[in-house]
Amino acid sequence: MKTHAALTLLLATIPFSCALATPPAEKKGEEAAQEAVGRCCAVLPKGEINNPVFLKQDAGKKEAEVFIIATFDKSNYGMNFNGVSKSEGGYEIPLGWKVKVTFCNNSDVPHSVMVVEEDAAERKINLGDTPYFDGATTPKPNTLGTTSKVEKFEFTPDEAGDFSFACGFPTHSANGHRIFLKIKKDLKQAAFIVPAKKKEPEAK
Ligand SMILES: [Cu+2]
Repeated sequence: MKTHAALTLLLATIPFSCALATPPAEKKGEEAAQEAVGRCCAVLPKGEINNPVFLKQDAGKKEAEVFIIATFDKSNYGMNFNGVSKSEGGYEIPLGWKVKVTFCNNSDVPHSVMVVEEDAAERKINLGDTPYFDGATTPKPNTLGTTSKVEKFEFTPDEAGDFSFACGFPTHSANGHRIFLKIKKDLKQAAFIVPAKKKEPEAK
């Protein structure tokens, strides 16, 4: 894939702030945090509102905790997760790890997230309501979606391969509302990978 051109971020903080509610840089601490709390930011771990971390992991427990925010910024007409669309970035998770997802939609337009095979995410207009791995979806991803509600789910992939976190709303994924999810056999650590060009956010 495009890994060679990508910026790998392990436990490092993602170098941009919550794009839809960026506080002035000089504001610090609780005050800035309060101002920055949009719907999306509320799902992020406390204290990380200004520097969102989209991945936490515990290699000992073989667990990855991922934070997925729909319409994080305005890129791809809002059809992005964490500012990434068209599977130009995403997650790499070692096979056998549990994946705990916290999802929030920062837009008034309904979105959802579900795990499907990568080629289906790219091609299919309608992804249905059934994720590839048991439990790997927000409720009724195809018809219901969610706006402001935070959704949590977890799953443990039992197979390596190229998958996607895709929006289950008809046409969204095919139009780029997806990021990759690579389940890899020999990986030691999980990673959230963003395209190099995404280093600077569209924070408008
Ligand atoms: Cu969507």
